Amino acid sequence: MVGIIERYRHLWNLGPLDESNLVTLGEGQTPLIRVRTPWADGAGPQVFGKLEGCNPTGSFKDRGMTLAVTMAKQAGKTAALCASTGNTAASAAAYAARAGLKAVVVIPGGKVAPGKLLQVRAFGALLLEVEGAFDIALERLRNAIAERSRWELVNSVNPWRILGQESAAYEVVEQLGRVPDLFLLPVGNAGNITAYYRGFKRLGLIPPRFIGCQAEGAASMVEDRDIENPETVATAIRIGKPVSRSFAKEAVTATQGRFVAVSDQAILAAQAELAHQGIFVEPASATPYAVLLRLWQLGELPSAQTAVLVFTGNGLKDSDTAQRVFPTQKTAWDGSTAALDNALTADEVLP
Ligand code: AN7
Repeated sequence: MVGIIERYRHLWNLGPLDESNLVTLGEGQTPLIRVRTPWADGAGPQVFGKLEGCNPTGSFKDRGMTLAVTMAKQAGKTAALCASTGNTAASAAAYAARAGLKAVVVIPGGKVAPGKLLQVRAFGALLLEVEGAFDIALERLRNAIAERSRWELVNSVNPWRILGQESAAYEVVEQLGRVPDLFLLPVGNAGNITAYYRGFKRLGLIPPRFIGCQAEGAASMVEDRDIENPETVATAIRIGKPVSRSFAKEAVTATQGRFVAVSDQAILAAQAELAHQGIFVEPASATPYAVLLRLWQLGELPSAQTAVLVFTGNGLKDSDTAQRVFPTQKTAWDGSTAALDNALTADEVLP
């Protein structure tokens, strides 16, 4: 499968690129599917979900990582380094492995979902922990590597990351045949909202209204201030000082959008509702759906609009949280049809 560099490099100025340095795992071309809503067709917006968990490492980060690691290789770098709440780490580790580069990931201690840590180990990256949130990890890493010119920082301060992530906006336009009216996505370090905004503009289109979605305990954009000790069940967006704050602000103000925060409880409820329609996302990625439902309850979703939710990461990544949302229920079975009859008429079995 052709990755996003081959599909979209004609839109970008990458400069000279030796084809042998192109590092891809076949990222992009993720599905855009209808999302069921509590309102009837026509009574509110038609809602679509972009399934970014279908990327090679299970999150949208792969779109930027293919480009960042390719350019690092082209520039003769020897290592890719990042600070991460988990998904950037998993993606950097995978693409570095693919490229034959060393990878180092720095994570906030104790707060990264187990599936993401497992990916980092599987791909063979060095895993370092710091005390405190993501923001401290990034600050320390930036300072520590400033003088090492052969090491590449692959956080979203790396411009190739954001450029690669623009590709998701191009795909939404291809899949929908137009720009949606509303665009809802989780905001942590604010790189992805920046990328979508730039992506629509690069195509010469008027961008949609951006609704940046955050958790109440890490609502840096909603509250318009840095959060010293961010805390949320949605660990992917447990970030207090977004690096791309000013770009995210521009994306929202220029499109008459807004930032909205929802509670952890609302996020987990949204995760469960999505799962009950066959869409399994991690908590951070359920945030846009929680925000959509909140705006609907407030009567703030004008009818006859199209909305796109970005489901940024796969639900399997955060199995610890998912175990709490979806507790194990095992029932012994005697092989009888009667037991199946009973089970399928009982309330526990959906729908
Ligand atoms: C599932 O991996 O910051 O606003 O270090 O993993 O572009 O930061 C992850 C962020 C949304 C927020 N959804 O995107 C990291 C990291 C998921 C994420 C976001 C992240 P940005």
